[in-house]
Amino acid sequence: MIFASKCIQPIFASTRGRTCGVATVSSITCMTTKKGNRRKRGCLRSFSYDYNSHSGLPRQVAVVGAKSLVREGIKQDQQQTKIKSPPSTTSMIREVLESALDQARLTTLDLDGIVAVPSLHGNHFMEAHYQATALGLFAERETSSNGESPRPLRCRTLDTGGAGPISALLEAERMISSSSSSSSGEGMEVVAVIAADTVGSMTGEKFLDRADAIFFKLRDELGLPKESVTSPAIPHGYDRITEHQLSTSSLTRDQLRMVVSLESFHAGLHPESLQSQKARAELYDESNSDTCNEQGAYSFTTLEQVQSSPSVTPNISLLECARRADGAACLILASNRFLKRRNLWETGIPAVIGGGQFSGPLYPPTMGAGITDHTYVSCQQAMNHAYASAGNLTASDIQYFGLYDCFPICLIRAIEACGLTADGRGRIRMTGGDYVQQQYDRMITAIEGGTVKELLADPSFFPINTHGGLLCFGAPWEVPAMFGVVEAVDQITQRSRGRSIGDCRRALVYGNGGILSASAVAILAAS
Ligand code: MLC
Repeated sequence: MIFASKCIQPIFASTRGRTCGVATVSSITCMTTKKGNRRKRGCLRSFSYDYNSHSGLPRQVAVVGAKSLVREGIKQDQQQTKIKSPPSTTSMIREVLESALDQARLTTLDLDGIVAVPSLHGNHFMEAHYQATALGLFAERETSSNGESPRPLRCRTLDTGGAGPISALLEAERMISSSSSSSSGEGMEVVAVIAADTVGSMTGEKFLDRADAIFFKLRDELGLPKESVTSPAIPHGYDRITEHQLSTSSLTRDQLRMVVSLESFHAGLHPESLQSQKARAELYDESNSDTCNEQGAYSFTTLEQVQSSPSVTPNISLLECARRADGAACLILASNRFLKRRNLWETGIPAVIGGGQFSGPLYPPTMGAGITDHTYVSCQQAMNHAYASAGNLTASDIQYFGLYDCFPICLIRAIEACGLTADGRGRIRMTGGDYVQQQYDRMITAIEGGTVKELLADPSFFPINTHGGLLCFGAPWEVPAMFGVVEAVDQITQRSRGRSIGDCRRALVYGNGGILSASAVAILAAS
């Protein structure tokens, strides 16, 4: 068992969860104007505020529902006979859609649009249309229309790999915020973003058959030798980028491993993370042991445990791979004017204030065959665009970062790209590896010195992936970036008890697809 302690009850709930004043609409406006025209001039678009709204509110799209579920998956026996079928993606989506709509105080009949991302295990043609039909969303409109033409429901499926949920969030924002009178405008009021997969219930062999096939096909199409892409193709692709960064910067192998220790520490404070679920199950198996004590009331994976984890590729071990899982998530986005009309508008609701999306190649070139620092700049480009579109913000304006971490190198690069390693003037003061090591050292010092409570009360302590990320919360293929958004919403709305970043008014969320091939970033702020 990998945990330093199997006892996962957070004892520090009240410290990180301290309440704070939420920013008001006017404070956001101040934020965009406080540095005068300089800030406004650099603004790229469109996530702007339309004061002509008849509601008297600036025009914004709010995230009013955000729910997720994650499960280990249904294990199969040695003969690969199913003990039990995995849940269908539709049944999981129904569960999160219903609870997100409940949270938003809306119903399926309020939806104008559905945006979905594809799944690997289910693999449906036109995922959004498939799920909307399977959930009965078209049929219920027909029934409730009393012979009139049913209210339209528009479905979109977006595929940018693991960046999909953020792309879908930004698409939903566009569907709502664009005026219905413009040629591309749709003027919707409420849109649901949905995602689900059951890769946790696939055998390792079946998962790799499907996941490898994507990249083998590209290799064969390009006429590359077989050895240029080998199984497991995804970890090998990330290994190539890891190798590049290890050989061209001061990044160390242990700094990559420390990512797992830090994220597992966070995951231990989230009751729904796979890590916490597994620890709970093991505690239960051990005859309901009640050995929980104050010293052991956190769990994390030690550096030594990551060091001794079996190698998957030369620079990546099993504990450094996205943790396969079953799961689903749903976001409900609505226009603030609609919310106001329905009397559902509340100060503090998270709104989308910026975004950016960029692309790179689907698979990295082999070492020595052209991989450079510029091969994978889409993350940096997306971050820059998102900050600019939100009114020229910088990392110091953000309290919480939901950063994609399918493998440690992805998180290290994201930490550098989002500016956490820069000083107030944007000058680089340390590498991503040094940042991780600094945070790791703080964590170990606090654990050894009995000052974890104080550490968690400090908002500067690793304000990243407080749910545990793909490595420790769970990674159902294209769903996990949505888990990052759900956690960001929970942070902004003070629902992240036991792991709250104090006074969280703005959050940045980043999704990555393929092998750093697609980058999508969104910025949310308390309205
Ligand atoms: C696995 N395990 C972990 C873990 N990963 N435990 C803790 N933390 C982790 N991060 C556990 C499993 O639960 C299981 O436990 C045991 O280790 C063996 O894992 P497995 O997956 O069943 O093993 P195997 O079949 O041998 O496959 C190993 C693997 C595979 C590394 C080849 O897990 C894999 O390919 N993982 C990466 C998944 C991936 O590529 N996702 C997409 C990321 S890219 P137990 O108790 O059951 O034995 C991305 C971008 C995009 O996100 O666009 O999609």
